[in-house]
Amino acid sequence: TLEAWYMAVEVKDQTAENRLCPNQPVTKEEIADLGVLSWHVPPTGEYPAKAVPWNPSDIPDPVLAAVRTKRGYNYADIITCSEECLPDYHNKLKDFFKEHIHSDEEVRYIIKGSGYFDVRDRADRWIRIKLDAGDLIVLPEGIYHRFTMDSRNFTQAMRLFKGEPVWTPINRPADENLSRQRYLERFSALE
Ligand code: KMT
Ligand code: NI
Repeated sequence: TLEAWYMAVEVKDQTAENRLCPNQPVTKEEIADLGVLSWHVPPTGEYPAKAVPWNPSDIPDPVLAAVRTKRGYNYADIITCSEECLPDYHNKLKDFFKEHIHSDEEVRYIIKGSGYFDVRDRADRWIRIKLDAGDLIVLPEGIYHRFTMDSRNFTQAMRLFKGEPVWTPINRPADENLSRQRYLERFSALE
């Protein structure tokens, strides 16, 4: 199952674990309270280096296919983060690690390798979520987040989307953004 922790305030190497000392773990439930959903679906079968499996029956894993159908992800492709496979590699890595939101969910299924998604909690502290092969994560629309590879420096992931994909990051500050407002509204009922 997926591991998460509060991050050290000072980050020198983004690919390092950057834990607090002592470690301050964050549970799957605490992450779910922020709207971040996760599943573990061990990868079976072979995924092509680049694929657009529109039809859930094309997906080797029935659990993944079920999540996809249930949540309406009718678009999928595969992104491989490596110097060879990712065009404009260095700039992309920089952009992935800039704090941003999206106007849609960010859905990633790790096929090979590993990496970290960092998300802000309600007090604006960074939580680092470690993803390994088989981890499927849904970041809600409007949550401040960023992505980095870890020291192994390799991540291959399936990107899932509802409808025509939009990957555009909206960098922080984005507090006036509609998606940001919508994200914060989910907490207002609790106060
Ligand atoms: C993103 O939008 O941050 C990415 O696609 C990162 C690579 S997929 C784990
Ligand atoms: Ni993003």
